[in-house]
Amino acid sequence: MSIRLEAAGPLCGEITVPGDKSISHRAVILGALAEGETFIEGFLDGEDCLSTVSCMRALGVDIDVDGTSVRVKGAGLDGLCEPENILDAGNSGTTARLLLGVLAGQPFYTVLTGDSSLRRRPMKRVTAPLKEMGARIIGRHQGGLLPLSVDGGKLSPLCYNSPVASAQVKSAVLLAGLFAAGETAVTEPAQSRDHTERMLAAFGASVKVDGRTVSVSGRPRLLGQVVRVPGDISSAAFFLVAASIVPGSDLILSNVGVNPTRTGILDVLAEMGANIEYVNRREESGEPVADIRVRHSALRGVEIGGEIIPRLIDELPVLAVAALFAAGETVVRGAEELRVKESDRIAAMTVELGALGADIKALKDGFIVRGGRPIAGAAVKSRGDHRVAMSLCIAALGAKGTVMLDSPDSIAVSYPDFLQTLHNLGALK
Ligand code: SPQ
Repeated sequence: MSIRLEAAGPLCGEITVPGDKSISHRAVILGALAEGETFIEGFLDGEDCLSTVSCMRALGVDIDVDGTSVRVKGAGLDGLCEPENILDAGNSGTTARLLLGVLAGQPFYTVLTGDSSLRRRPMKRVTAPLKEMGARIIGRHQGGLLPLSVDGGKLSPLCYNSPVASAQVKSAVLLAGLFAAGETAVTEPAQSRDHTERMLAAFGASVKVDGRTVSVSGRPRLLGQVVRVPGDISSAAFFLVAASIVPGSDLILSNVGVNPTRTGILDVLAEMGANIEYVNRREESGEPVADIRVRHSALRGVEIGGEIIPRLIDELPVLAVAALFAAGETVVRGAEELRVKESDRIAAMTVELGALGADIKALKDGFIVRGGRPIAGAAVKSRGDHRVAMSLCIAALGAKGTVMLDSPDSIAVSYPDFLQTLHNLGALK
């Protein structure tokens, strides 16, 4: 069902964004492989992380979810059981790829699938190294697309040179490495988010980081932990951009994770002239956290490319929106990974923002926005992609007219209360 989005006023006050999606997935998976109980506070109870919970339950793990509090009764490294049915990762690439790493190390047979979007996303980047380690993985496109069947167990350690800067590839190989005797290492072309290696170390694994190479020793004894999940900077990004573009805004986002492998959005917004300050930096459960104050300001266009791309890949759709309200040109290059997310995010953002009258052109690996011209109301499509849907809602805050969004359903994947929060802040009519 389509929804009407009409801008109302500035964003003022204080909000807390939901827990970090990447960290929430990892806490459930490592909690399941650990001995003893893991308590997760600030868990993201969005559909993606709940897909990870249901897959781990199907593998025999006892997990209680009570809103944002989760208790995982660890099964230990050798405690997972063969599931009776096909595992369903829903819309979640993280669930599918990280689980493939775990399943590769299990002495039983599993089949993993996902929704229509996930069944189109590339899995060979994960299944190729896992097959090198000894897992037998079969599926369409030579094991490149879900559904995939995994006949795991008896893995050998691997030194893997990943062709893509992807935390999901790195994490899948490191998780499989837990089941291989010896050291498994992954080298990536640019640094991707490092939550897996941080959390593995916190659970007691022996992890070494040497430049862009991360290695883990196999067969560790993992022990259950208390994990306090900070707010997700990828969710905060929508409000950082919203408050930057809506005149009169002055907003505090409390308890946001500011892990340096994720803060590319803050660096780029600062370069664009955004008025953003950290209020109270601290560390929680091995992750840097801060409160962030953002006020409206005049933005200017920037060039975005190179090593910063993995540090802001999920924020590029909403950065395209920021660029509409910035003076001059914004150019994004080196972001071809956007083409294989929940939707082709380059096509989605250029077509949908174009429908609002934006001057935006797709490149093979990014886009060019000529900012500073007014955008109008129009009907737009979310393409079943949560980040596209939320980015279009933020664009509506700066549009002169009503934006009709075809469906907000996908937003529940990562930020179930997003629209309510915009209404509560008085940003939407
Ligand atoms: O989990 P999923 O569907 O892949 O989610 C996305 C998102 O926008 O929420 C990507 F579409 O985030 C990925 C991110 O792009 C989450 C993630 C992780 O938790 O490890 C890593 C990134 O993907 P990748 O392919 O670069 O490793």
